[in-house]
Amino acid sequence: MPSILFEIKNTIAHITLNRPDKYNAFNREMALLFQDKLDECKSKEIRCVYLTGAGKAFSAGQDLAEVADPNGPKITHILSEHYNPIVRKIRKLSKPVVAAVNGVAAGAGANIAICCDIVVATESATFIQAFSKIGLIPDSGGTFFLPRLIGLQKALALTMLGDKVTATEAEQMGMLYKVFADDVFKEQSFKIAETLSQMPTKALHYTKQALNQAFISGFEEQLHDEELLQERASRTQDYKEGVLAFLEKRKPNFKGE
Ligand code: T3D
Repeated sequence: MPSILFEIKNTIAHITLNRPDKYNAFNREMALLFQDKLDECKSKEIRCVYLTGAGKAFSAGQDLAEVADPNGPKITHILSEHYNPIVRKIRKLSKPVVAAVNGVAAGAGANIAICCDIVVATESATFIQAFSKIGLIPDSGGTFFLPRLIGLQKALALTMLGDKVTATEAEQMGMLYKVFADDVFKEQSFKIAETLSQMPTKALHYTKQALNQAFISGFEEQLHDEELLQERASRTQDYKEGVLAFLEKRKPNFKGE
């Protein structure tokens, strides 16, 4: 079986991390294949990406057997060639990426999850900044996203102590959007992807761009960018359709154009 499953259904790309016996830990092959699939998601026919893990885990992060192998990739390559490109591709993708965290998310697995646009988790999932437990620092964008999501104090505590947090605790801290009971998780998390896939895709892209920048730009710069991006959104067919549908008191039919 390939280490990444990829399927397009009704404009939604389903990406499944697929090394279930290794808790979907990333080796080089899986990291590179994941990047290829994220590139395929640039295709116009795809309007939303739904990312999840096969089996019990979302992902246990780096495959530790691979790094222990003297012939395995070196740590600098692991970051520059595996994880950093993945995080960049997710943040730059012009459509929403939903992380459906179906089980434990540890190390790079946790940080790839939280860099996605909408993060939801099943109630029994857990999040672990496992890096300190093996003498590393958080990577895969974790030092950028985590303090911005949950605040500096909690980010320092979780990354230093390597504590396991439940999905509910993670939600309360602001690390993720929603937690669903295990028996409805698949259906409810997928519903979010379905909703997004029928929304004005370009406006969602510009929203993502504006919020990506909000982390790093100042107030005036942000207002200026909102002007530019809003003007772009207003030139889309979906904007015209949205206004018309409102005036005609009907449901809009957005095409992502
Ligand atoms: O050099 C570098 O490492 C650079 C890259 C850094 C990025 C990182 O992601 S560093 C962090 C790496 N990840 C970890 O340290 C997490 C290691 N895993 C765990 O702590 C635990 O497995 C979990 C907390 C995730 C789950 O615990 P539990 O008790 O539910 O399951 P388990 O029995 O430990 O694991 C189940 C199987 O998955 C097991 O296989 P086995 O023994 O049944 O054949 C286990 O070995 C395998 N597994 C889990 N995590 C990894 C893994 N195999 C390889 N690499 C893993 N990371």
